[in-house]
Amino acid sequence: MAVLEKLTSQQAIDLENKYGAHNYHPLPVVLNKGEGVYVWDVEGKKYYDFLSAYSAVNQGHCHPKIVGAMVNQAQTLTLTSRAFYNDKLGEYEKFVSEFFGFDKLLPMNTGAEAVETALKICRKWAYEKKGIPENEAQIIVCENNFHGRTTTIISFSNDPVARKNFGPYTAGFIKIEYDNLEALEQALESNKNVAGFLVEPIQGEAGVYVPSEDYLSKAKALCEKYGVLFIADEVQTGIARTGRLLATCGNCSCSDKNCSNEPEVKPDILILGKALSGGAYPVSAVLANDPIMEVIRPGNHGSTFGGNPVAAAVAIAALEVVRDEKLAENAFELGELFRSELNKYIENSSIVNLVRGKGLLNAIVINDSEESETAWNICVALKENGLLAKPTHGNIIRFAPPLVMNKEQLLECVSIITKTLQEFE
Ligand code: IF1
Repeated sequence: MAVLEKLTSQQAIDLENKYGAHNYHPLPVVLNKGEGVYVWDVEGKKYYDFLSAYSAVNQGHCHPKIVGAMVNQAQTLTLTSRAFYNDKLGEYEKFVSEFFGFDKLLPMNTGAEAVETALKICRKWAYEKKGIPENEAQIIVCENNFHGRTTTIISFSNDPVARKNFGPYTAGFIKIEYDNLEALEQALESNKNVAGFLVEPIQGEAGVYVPSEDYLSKAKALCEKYGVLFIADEVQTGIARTGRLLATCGNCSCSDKNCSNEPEVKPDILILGKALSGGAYPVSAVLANDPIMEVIRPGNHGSTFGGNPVAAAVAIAALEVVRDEKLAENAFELGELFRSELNKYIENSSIVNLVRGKGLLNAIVINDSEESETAWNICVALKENGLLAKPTHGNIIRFAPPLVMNKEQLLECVSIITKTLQEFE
C-alpha cells in the first residue's frame, strides 16, 4: 500500500483495529468528507448524518463561517497558554457570557473537563460560601447519567461497562432516580452537606429520556430551598439541539419564540461543550455568576489549551451561526414534524414501540430486548440506505441530525428510515 494511495474502507478499518486501542465499536463506515447535513465515505457514497458526532455538529459539517474563523485565527495565533493574555479570549468570554446570561465563563476543551470543572467549583463554593466542613461536601447525581469518562465522573456512573475495574472511585456523590422530585427532596432533606445537584436536562445515553414537563423547574426550586447549586450539564442538549438555545433555557438572549412553552430554568452552573464549536474544534465552558465563580482563584484550575485563541474564534462563529440561522427554531419545527411522521408509521408497526425526544434529539425504541442486536442491525441497514445513526442500547436508536437540515431533506430521511424499518417488520 503506497503511502499516498487512497485507503479503501477495509484498509482504514484494519489500520484502526491493528494500531488503535479498541475502546469503540464503530459502525463499519469510513468517512472522509462532510458538508452540511451530509457525509461521504471513502468510496464516495453519500449519507445523511443522523448522529452529528453526538450532537457536536449542530451547525452542519464544515460550516464555512466556522471553518473560516478557524483558519483565519490559526494563521494568526494558535496558542499562548494562560501564562499570557491573548486578544481573543476576553472577547469570547464577554460574547458567551452575554449570550447565555451569566456573569463569567471558565474555558476548557472537552465536555468531561467542563463537568469536572463544575464539580470543583461546586465543592469549593460549598466550603467557602456555604460553610460545609472540609471534605464533607456531597453532590447529588442521577441514575443512568452520562457526564463523561474521567475517573471522578465514572465513579458516579451506574453503567458497569463504563465503570468496572476503574476503581477506587471518587467519594462524595449521592445517586437518586432521574425525574423523581421526591427522591431529590429526600436526599436534600437527609444530607446536610449537599453542595449541588448535577443533572442532564434530557438523559442522552440513557436513551433520550425526556423528564416530566415541570421536573427541571421544580428541581431548581428545591435546590434553592435547600441552598444547593443546580448544575445543568447541557453538553449534549445545549446549543439549539432540543429546539431551544438551551434545554433549560435560562435567562438567555435568544429570540426563541418557543421559550414560553415551558418554564425557564436558570442553572447556577451551566456546562457546555460539543456544539459550542460546531464540532470544528474541542471547546467547552462552564458559566456561572460572580458569587459562585469568584471562588476560583489563580492556581485553582486550568488547562494548557483552555481558552486558546482558535477555540475562542471558532466558538464565537459557531454561536453566531446558531443565532443568525435560527437553528433553535428550525430544530423545534423539524422535531415536531419528525415525531409526527414517525408516529404515523408506528401506528401500524410491530418493530417500533415509540419515538420520543425534543427538537432534533430523538430516539426510537425497538420492540426487542436491550441485549438484542436488532437496533445495531437496523443501523447497518440504514447505512446501506444512505443514513447514519447509532444505537444507544440494543433496542434504542438515537436520531440527531445537524440542525441546518431543511424540511424537504427531513422528509427524505423519514422515508429512508421508514423504508428501512419496513425490512425488519
Ligand atoms: C463518547 C452518549 C452522547 C455528554 C454529556 C458530558 C459529556 C457527554 C451530557 C462528555 C458526552 C458523549 C461522548 C460519546 C458518547 C456521548 C453520548 F452516548 F454517551 F450519551 F453524546 F449521546 N456530558 N457524550 O453527553 O463530553 O468529554 O466526550 O467531550 O464517545 O463517549 P466529552
